[in-house]
Amino acid sequence: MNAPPGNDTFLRALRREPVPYTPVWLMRQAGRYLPEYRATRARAGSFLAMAKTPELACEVTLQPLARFPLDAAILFSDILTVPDAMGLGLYFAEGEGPRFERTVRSMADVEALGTPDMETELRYVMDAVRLIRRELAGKVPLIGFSGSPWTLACYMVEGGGSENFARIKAMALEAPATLHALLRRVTDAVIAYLDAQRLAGAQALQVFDTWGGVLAPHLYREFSLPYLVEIAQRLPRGEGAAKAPLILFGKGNGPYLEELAASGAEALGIDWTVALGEARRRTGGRVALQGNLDPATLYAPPAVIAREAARALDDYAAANGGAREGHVFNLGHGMSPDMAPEHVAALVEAVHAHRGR
Ligand code: 1CP
Repeated sequence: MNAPPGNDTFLRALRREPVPYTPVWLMRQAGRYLPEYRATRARAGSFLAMAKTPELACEVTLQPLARFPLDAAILFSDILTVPDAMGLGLYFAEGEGPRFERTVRSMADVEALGTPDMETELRYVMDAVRLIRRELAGKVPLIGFSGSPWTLACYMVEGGGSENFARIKAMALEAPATLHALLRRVTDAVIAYLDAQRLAGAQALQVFDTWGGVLAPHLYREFSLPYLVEIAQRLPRGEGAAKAPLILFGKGNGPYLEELAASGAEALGIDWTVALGEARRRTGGRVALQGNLDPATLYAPPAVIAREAARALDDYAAANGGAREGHVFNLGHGMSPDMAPEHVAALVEAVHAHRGR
């Protein structure tokens, strides 16, 4: 049996090579807005059971690809698997989101953290990556991911989601050595985690710095940026055609695009508060760019979605000498459970059909 011809537009765009159309995938493309996701989750009993069972993680990873001609798959998992494997005990309180049984508030708490083994504690993630690659059979590339050190530390210190990040910001100001010790441990775990995902078959790697933007600039430059740069410098990517590009996504990373472009990462993911054309000009073609439609655009009717997608695509191309290469279309952040699958179909179709002015 011949393998079906693979769609590598996503990897080509990340390498800033010519592409016939701008590839598109969407953050949280597998999720509660899909009825088939809700059915699998109900069958699994919980989000964690689903994420920790490779067959179910594979099933939900593939669900959005069966509906829409997306150009990449993203591993179905969560960023909080790493702190869980370091010993914090992840659980989901009904209707409350993720929580940890134990938090990190002191140097002794940092020292008590475990060093997770990628083929024991986190084997379920690597097994999911291997299974998804097999099931995808080269149809589209698979993205692996991790939270950024700062973003993971937010959850580890706060014990769950937070409105104001009071505890970790107090630690940054009053006990910076403790926070740096935590970030040191987490950075090492993140690098090992991403490397293991690549070796298991992930073809691109994305770091989610979801909460970097809550920091004042001097604190971002002390507690988030240097660890992102360290990942970009130290993480092995492989060689030649097998090279897995690194995408640094950051919500609110607009002020730091020049510094992030100099990190050594192959691509930056940006939110919708910076125009793509401006981002392209400021990064000077040193990196590929991924983004950046406001997810709320998906609440608008299909014709408006198409207009806004065209605006973003044209804005990038105008700043890129008229060429679409070096751009991966995405939202500026993740999808929400109340979005309509038909509107996702309209967005993907609009991006693929776009041929520029
Ligand atoms: O009820 C459910 O089904 C659980 C909701 C859910 C989902 C669908 C959670 C809990 N995690 C996920 C999957 C997930 N998480 C993916 C899947 C791949 C994809 O399709 O994109 C990814 C990449 C993540 C990463 C993640 N988890 C981030 C970074 C990305 C982002 O959105 O900024 C963050 C911050 C988390 C933490 C998390 N996990 C889940 C929730 C509800 C949260 C947010 C908690 C909070 O801060 O309030």
